[in-house]
Amino acid sequence: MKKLKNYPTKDPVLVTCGLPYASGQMHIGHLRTYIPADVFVRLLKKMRVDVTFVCGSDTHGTPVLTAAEAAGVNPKELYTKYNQHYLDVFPRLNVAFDNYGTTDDPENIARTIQIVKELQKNGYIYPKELDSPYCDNCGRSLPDRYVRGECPHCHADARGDECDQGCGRYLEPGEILNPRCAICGSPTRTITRTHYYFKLSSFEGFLKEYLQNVDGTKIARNYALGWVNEGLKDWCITRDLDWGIKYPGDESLTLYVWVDAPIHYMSSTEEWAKKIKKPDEWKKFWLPGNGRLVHFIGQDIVYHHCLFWPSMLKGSNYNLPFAIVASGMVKIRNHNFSRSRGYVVWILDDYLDKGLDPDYLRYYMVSFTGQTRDLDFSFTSFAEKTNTELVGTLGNFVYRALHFTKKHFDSVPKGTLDSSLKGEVEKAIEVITDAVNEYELKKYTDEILRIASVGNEYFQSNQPWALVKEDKAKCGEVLFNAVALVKALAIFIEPVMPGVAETIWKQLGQKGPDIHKVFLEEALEAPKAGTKIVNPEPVISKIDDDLLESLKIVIDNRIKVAEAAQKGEPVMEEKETISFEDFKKLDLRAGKILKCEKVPKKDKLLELEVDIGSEKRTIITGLADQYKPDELLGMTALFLTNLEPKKIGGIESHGMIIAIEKGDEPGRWLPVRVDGVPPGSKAA
Ligand code: B3M
Ligand code: ZN
Repeated sequence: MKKLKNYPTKDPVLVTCGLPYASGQMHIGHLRTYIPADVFVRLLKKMRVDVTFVCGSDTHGTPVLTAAEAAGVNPKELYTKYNQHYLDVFPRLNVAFDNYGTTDDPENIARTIQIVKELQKNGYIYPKELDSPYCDNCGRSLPDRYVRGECPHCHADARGDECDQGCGRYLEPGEILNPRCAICGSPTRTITRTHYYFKLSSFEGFLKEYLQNVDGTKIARNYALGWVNEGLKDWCITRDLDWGIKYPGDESLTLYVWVDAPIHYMSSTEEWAKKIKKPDEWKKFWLPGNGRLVHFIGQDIVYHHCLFWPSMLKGSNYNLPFAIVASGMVKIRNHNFSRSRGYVVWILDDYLDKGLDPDYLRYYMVSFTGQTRDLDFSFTSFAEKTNTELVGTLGNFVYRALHFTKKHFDSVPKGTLDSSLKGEVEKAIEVITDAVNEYELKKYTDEILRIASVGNEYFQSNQPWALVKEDKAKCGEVLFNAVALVKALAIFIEPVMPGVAETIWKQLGQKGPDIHKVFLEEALEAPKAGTKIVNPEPVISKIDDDLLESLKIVIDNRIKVAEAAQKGEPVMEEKETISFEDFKKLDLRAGKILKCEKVPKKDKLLELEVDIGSEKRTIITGLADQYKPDELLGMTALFLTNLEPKKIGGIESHGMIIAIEKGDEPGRWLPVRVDGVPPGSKAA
């Protein structure tokens, strides 16, 4: 039986993405959720669906707490910093949320308390004694990421609440075997205290039925049904922690982060509703019988979204998710992402700040492989796809068609739409609609590429360059059709490459609604004859070979350095070759340290006043953990003096002290001393 199409729909649709922990920088692994979800949202808009898109930072739990401890700041400072990072970076990737909040927002705290109280009232929460690990050395109990040990299912090394290196299962507190403290490595002892449990087991019948019918990716459904069939344990929803939302009823306990995190989907919608000044608008998604909830998540959090979350919603009388779309994970050289092992590609440092266009990455993430498969990221395959598919096929057709039309006609010539081309566009709309219904966006990008190839073949076989000399009217006819196809392509690519689509739209001289508001079926309407073509230029550029080479070196080095660090060996990083001209740009001089003070509240920073001959400079250095101010005072050392000024710890620093890392003591830095020479003496 052919499945009925769910989209387009008159129901309002709320799309959400798994919340990133605000504990670190965004990396390519994150994009497997955010980019497909943003593409999906833009496709729905093109299908006239009323769609809202929300997300936010996950600020609670041990992931944030352990990162804050490692950075020597409190968790609120840490999440504020990274939340800002996410707020800055998402728009730069053309990911456009209608609201992006945090799980620490008052709306989320209030909604979490309301839901927990409702679950208590409905009899779904009960107290029980729990034995859990405690570290005498650190003097605290060890929930979740504070403990490591052996997975009771697959025996891999695992963290307290997740078998992160083995079978991927969710683990209940107390389940892990041979626990040890994740911070200091000590063995643990067991303490017993009362915790609160959610009666997940009583939702087994409901889940079996619900999961059969929930839309989204099959893999999410099937995994979850498998777990239900194995039998569900009740879920401990409190932790012995000081950070998070207090458990209503016993303020000495904190709610497990996975209670309040998904609830932010609801409170983020509430925040959005307030923002648009329709405070009740969130209800159209969240009260039963209303709109559709579509959750985009990574495959590693299916358990939480398919079991805990629908049960919590059911138990507190809210709407249930309509679809759960689980994407495969991103790997690097077939390794799971891991900062400590160097298998990581940063969005800012390694991509956006290198001047690379976000739209190329969006296209790559969606088109490289199917939604539910793992994606093995490499800059080589990225460059290959960009250069052959985007530049060679799509960009090539758009440029040829517009450039040739501009040159010989200046504006869109008169013509009638070729019926076979029109048929191709109709077919494309159908395929794109299927792709949305199947949550399989690769199918959509493959179709874009197919239409671009149709365009290239049409252009090639009709030879407008010959026609223009023999039969100008016929040539106009061909170009009219080519430009019509360019217009269709601009509309088709907008969801995946919104920036490139804008550029093409401008070149097409389109007035009227901007490309982001144009509907899919507009692709069937040829542009008006007489519309001026504006400055046709290539819309996509090749990934430069040198840049590609340097990116590969960056990743190679990162992995090498991390591997060596894990083995405790020093490493020689290979750096890219620079020209003598580049080297000459460095202004290295002797500087005498006239003052040296600790920067208040910053463990690592020292503020120096340095005489560099021509002037005195304020320079901040991160050596406070290794030197007392007195030890540097009066020293003459080598400084880089033409480094651009930068605020460090709130103080503007202009220059950098040159120090050398001791080969046999990684992390130990010695300033390059040049005592005795007058300040300002040059080095080369
Ligand atoms: N903060 C990140 C993760 O485990 C976690 C997602 C919460 S979604 C409600 O992928
Ligand atoms: Zn396991």
